[in-house]
Order: sequence, then structure tokens, then C-alpha cells
Amino acid sequence: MNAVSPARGGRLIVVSNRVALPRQTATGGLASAMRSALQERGGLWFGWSGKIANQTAGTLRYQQDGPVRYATMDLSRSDHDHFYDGYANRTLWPLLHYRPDLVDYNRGHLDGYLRVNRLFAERLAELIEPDDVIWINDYHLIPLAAMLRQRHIRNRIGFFLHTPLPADGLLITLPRHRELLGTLASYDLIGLHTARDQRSLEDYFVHELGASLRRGHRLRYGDRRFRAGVFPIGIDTQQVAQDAKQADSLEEIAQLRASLDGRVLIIGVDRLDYSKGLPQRFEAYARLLERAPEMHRKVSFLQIAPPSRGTVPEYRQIRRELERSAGHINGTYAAPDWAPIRYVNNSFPHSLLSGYYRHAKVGLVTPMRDGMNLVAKEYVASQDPDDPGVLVLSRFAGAAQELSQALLVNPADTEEVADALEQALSMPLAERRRRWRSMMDVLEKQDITAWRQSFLGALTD
Ligand code: GDG
Repeated sequence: MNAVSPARGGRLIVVSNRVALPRQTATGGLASAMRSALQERGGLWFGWSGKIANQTAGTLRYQQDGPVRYATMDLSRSDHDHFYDGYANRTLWPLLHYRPDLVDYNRGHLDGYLRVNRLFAERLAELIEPDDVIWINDYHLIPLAAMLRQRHIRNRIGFFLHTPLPADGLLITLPRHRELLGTLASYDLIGLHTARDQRSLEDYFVHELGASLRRGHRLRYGDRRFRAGVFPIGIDTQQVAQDAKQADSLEEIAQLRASLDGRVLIIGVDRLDYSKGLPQRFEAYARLLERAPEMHRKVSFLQIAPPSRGTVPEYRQIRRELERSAGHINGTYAAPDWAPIRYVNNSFPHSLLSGYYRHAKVGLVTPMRDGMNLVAKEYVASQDPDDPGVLVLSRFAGAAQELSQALLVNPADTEEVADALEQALSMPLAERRRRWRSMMDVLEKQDITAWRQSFLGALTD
């Protein structure tokens, strides 16, 4: 415990629901960003082990890797079900993705969510030293700072929300929203992907909670002063570009190429999640085939969608829906030597994905809502600069704020998406190059290193 004011140069403590342990392949951009921030500064990564406890939950297990210590705990079955499957994934996730119709509000889930956050706070408080800087990630852990403050932790604490934040009119539909969202004031800095999310946060605090807003996005609520900032997450642009180039020599890429037999590839890669707009995307592709018979046998749409959150009913439901839709499209249009859609429920190594992206003439990224969407950025970074593909991107992905040279679409408007696909498939090389270069400039400048440095810079400033 500590009661002294923090100095600037201490360890970094990263807290996230899931921890990418050493020797585990870091699965996303976020995991590697956190890992390199910790390597650079030294520190601790704290969170759930990903395991359900056989006996006592909440006991910390430690691993050390160079300057980085990992502290993880198992959760009991019931805590896991209420906290993770329940409140995080069936209440907050749909709400934050503008789907109040899917919000499953259950008091037991909220209790479980608060219980796990309290357990995190208890264990973490014992490990914090006076000059540590704490970076808490995502909607699973909203009340954690408030619970640490109750334990007299006065360090700088930052929070980053990886999802969108909807407008206050929607946030207030969450039962007991004040109790939960009001705790955000316990952070010193709240990071969001876009200015729209930042506006939602400010409006909520000002109009719902009566906070006052000052210059520089500074908020004052009760005795707390804190700030909301826009920090659009990036990718490891150079690494992705290099992986994509090297993937050309992989056997799997040669196989993909051979199987296409000269056809143009359209690619989509998404966690199987209702926020990603997959049913509408399939429909838009079907619309393209319907109105452009000249495209038949000339295109192939590869949708990679590794299943996620399979114990949540809405996720099982969307999986069934997509299987039906893909079957219907192939049933309607396929020929003995041509399947218009290849729908794959596996996950692939990141380096291979980059190779698939590079081979696709169109990247189709059409979430209904997305905090950022890293796939859109990875698609762009994977392209061959001499012959780049075209990104068709939802206006409602955070990435659209930066990648304005993509073909931006409303994912619910299947005609508009079909138009964009046609435009992408016939776009002249000079225009493709021009659009790609402008997007790549952004990705090179605002990469994952710049993201973590600017967030941590603002937090410790
Ligand atoms: C949340 C927010 C925000 C996908 N399939 C495979 C695979 N992936 C990788 C992608 C990408 C990552 O997973 C997915 O990131 P996204 O940003 O697209 O989406 P979420 O998982 O929903 O992430 C989102 C993000 O947090 C960061 O703040 O952008 O808005 O929802 O890196 O490449 N990776 C591997 N195999 C696959 O089959 N290895």
C-alpha cells in the first residue's frame, strides 16, 4: 500500500482481463504493444490466467521474463460465468456496440462483475509501489481504479477503452449506469479511439452526472479531476509489411493462389462476433453477384471468422446464421469449378494472414460498430506498394477516422457496399496507389509504438 504521491519514473503495471504470458504467442497487436511497453520500462502484467480454478480462486501465480513480472489468477467457475460471459460479454459488450436489444441485464452478473473487480483490486493493491504507473485496459475492468482508490492507492492510473462508447442517450439504458460509469472519474486519464467516443464520455459526465468540462478535455466530478483523450491504436506497421512480403514464399500462399486459378480474391477476417456485420456483408456480396453476372467465376470471397465466446447464445446464433447464408450463396451461384464464397471458421498465424491479405485485391471490413478495427490497418500494411489492393471500410469502425482514403460505406446499406465492391474491383492502378500511399503514411506515423508512447506520455505528464 502507499499513501505518498507518485514520482514519474516507476514501473509500469499493465492490467487486462487476459494476459499474454511469456512463451505464449502474442495473438494481437494489443498484446505485443503491452509486452514491448513493459520490456522497455520494466514492470508487471496483472490479470486473469484464462483458467477456471479447481479449488481456491484468487491465488496469484508469478512468472518472470527479464524485467517483466507476470501475476495471474484463476477464477472460480461462477465468477467467470457472471463476470466474463455474463456482465462483460452479454451486458457491456452489446451496449457499447449500440445493441441495447441484445443487452442481457441480470443482477447476478453485475454482482459477479463487481466481485471479480474487487478481487483484482485486493490482490493488485498489495503489489503496487509508490511510483508505479498503472494502465488498466478495457470494459471488463471499469470500476477497478475506484476500488484501488478505496484501498488508498494514489498512483497515476490510466484506462483505455478498446470498444466504442455510445452516446449518453444509450448509456443511460444500462441499469445502475451511474454507479458503474461514475467510477471512471477515479482514473487520471481515459483513452478512447476516436473524438466521437470522447464526446460521448464528456456528454455523459456533463449531462448525466453534472460534471464540469474545462479546456483540454479536463473534467471535474466531485473531488476528482481527470481527462479524456483520443489515442487511436495502431499496428506494428513495418512488421506486418515485412511479414506480408515474406509470406509470398509460404506453401499455404502458393496453395491459395493455385486454388484461385486467376480469380480475384476479396478477403474478410474477423472474430465471429455480431458487431462485425458479417450477415450484412454476405448479403452485400450476394447482391453483387446478383446484379453483376459478369463477375461470376471471376471473383472469390474468402471470409475467415474464428469463433469466439462460444458459450454465449448470441454467438452460437450468429454462427448458425452465417453457415446458412454462406450455404445459400454457394447453393445459388456455385459452379462445379467455382465456389463464390469460402467461409472458414479457423484461426491462422498472424504472418500467414498477412500473406492472405496481400494476395487479396479487396479487403472487406464492414463492422456495424468497432472501436478501431486492426484488420483494416493490417490489410493496408500488407499490400504490395506496386500493386496495392483496395480497402472497403465501414464508416462505423474507428479506423475510418484515419483511413479516409478507403472506400467508406454504411455496412447496413448492402447496395452501397455492393457498389463499393464494384468500384474496388475495377479501380485503376494509379488510383489504388494514390489511396494506398496516403493510408500507409498514416499507419507508418501512428503505429503501435506511437500509440503506447503517447498514452503513457499523457498519463505521466
Ligand atoms: C478489440 C476492439 C479494437 C483475427 N483473426 C485471426 C487473428 N486475428 C487478429 C487480427 C487483429 C485482431 O485479431 C483483431 O483485432 P480487431 O481490432 O479487428 O478486433 P477485436 O478483436 O474485436 O478487438 C477493436 C481492438 O480491440 C484493439 O483496440 O481495434 O475495435 O473490438 O490483430 O489480425 N489473429 C490470428 N489468427 C486469426 O485467425 N493470429
